[in-house]
Amino acid sequence: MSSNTFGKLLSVTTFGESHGPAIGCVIDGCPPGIAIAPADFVHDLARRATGKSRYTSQRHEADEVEILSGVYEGKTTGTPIALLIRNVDARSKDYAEIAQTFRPGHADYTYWQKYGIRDPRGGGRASARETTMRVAAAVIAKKWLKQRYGVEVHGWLAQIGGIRPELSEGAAIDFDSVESNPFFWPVAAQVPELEHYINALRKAGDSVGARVNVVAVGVPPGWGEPVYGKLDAELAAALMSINAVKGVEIGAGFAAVVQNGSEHRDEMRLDGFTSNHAGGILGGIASGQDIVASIALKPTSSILIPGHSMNTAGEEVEVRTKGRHDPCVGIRATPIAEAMMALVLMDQALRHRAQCGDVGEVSPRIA
Ligand code: EPS
Repeated sequence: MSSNTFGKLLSVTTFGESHGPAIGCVIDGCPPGIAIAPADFVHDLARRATGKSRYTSQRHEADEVEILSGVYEGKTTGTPIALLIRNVDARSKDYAEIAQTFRPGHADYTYWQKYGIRDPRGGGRASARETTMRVAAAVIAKKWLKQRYGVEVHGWLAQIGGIRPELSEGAAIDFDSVESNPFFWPVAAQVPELEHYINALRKAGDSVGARVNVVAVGVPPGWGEPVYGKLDAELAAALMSINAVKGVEIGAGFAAVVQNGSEHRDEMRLDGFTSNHAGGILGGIASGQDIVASIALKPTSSILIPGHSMNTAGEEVEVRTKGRHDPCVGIRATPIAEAMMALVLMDQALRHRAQCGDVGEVSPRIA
């Protein structure tokens, strides 16, 4: 009922608030024997963290993972894996002024309407801080997918405001470039333009939306389920559950509206499909092509520009949010989108193995 857990065979439960003593997760259903150490979490948590560049929130969290259970002598045991990260840099006084006020565009109002009580410090449970634990859980999923099946998941920032990567249609993404700048931007030459853009936005006290693309390479055909457990349906739900996400596309997504069938269908040849408008999923089941998804993130609602709102006493007020906010939450969303895709894929892989593990490779298999 409370929806803090997702996944069927691999389930992840997260807990904690932005300004509470700690955040954490419990990962249940993980196969035994996977080598895991605190050091494994460092890279992806740093990719997602605040305070790593001047273009994101300046909150400085250590994001040090404590493994509380499920790992013995460096290997997963098959029992629930509990991970904990202590919050060390919450500055709750920034929220004193808005404790009784709803920020327009934020979850303040809806949490209040639903529960009649809320933790206003740093957005409480609705904070992007919660995504830390998704990324931590997915470190294990990414490792298992890579070791067991050679599957890799990569994301990149595909648009920020009106700026798009200067890439020709269908050009391969240079992931060295993506990892070499704080924006996860695939075209290094455009980074100064992005820096200038975000600096100006921050000076204006405003924020902007973004698009993040994520792809899984090497997924074998067959993962996914029909009807209610479709791989694309679960992927869309998982990606939509990320804070600030307002749209999800799989493959051609909404561009399919204006396509004809002769254009949209991905024709099949022995040496491969001739296009990938389906985003690697047909009938909810992986085709063996890259799994391709794209998400739209709304602009951060905590901004310095005053706006009209209400307070808990029912009075109309003007709101201005101080604090250490991201001018664009999309900048840090790339590892989060990768995490959600990896967790969905691992869950689906385990489910496929459970039901169809004896089927083996069916021919013909398109390269
Ligand atoms: C967030 C607001 C800021 C961000 C936070 C997400 O928190 P605070 O106001 O406490 O500085 O720093 O992000 C993180 C702490 C994180 O680790 O992602 C929000 O309102 O969502």
